[in-house]
Amino acid sequence: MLRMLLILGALLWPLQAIAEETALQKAMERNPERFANRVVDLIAGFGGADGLRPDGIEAHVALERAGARASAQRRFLAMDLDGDGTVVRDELAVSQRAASAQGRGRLEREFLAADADGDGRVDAAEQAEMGRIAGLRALGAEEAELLRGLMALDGDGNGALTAAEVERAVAGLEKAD
Ligand SMILES: [Ca+2]
Ligand SMILES: [Ca+2]
Repeated sequence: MLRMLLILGALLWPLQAIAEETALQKAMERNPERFANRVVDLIAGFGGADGLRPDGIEAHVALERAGARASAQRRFLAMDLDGDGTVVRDELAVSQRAASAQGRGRLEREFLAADADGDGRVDAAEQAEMGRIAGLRALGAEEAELLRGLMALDGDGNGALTAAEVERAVAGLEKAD
């Protein structure tokens, strides 16, 4: 059974690689200049002396998600007037009174969305889950896979992606047209 799964995995692996390359190819072709700029920025921000490595890509993904998670959780922390870790309806109402009409609606929607069990209280676990979802919304699984797939552009295969390699890949694209 295990052997069969291994064989099946080996057969399917190239298909998976092709699918990822196509997503990367599409992202490059959509707007080559913007793509190159974005990846070069990523290399500058998260790469080491020899370029961007997979752990740098993971750091970028985690940082983007943590930023969105922190913003989402911060709004609930600010509503938790007695600081007991749970936001109740009365606490929500105080923040809503102080907000604009538009802000009131947004707070209501966020509260309802976060209150997964619908008991009218957003507890610490529900706040954490809401933060996790906000992180994934900021940088989804598909985009994370696309970013991981950037290592396919590592032309010399030394495990680190440089700006020159990205520019070469984009230039190769234009030549192929
Ligand atoms: Ca509270
Ligand atoms: Ca709840």
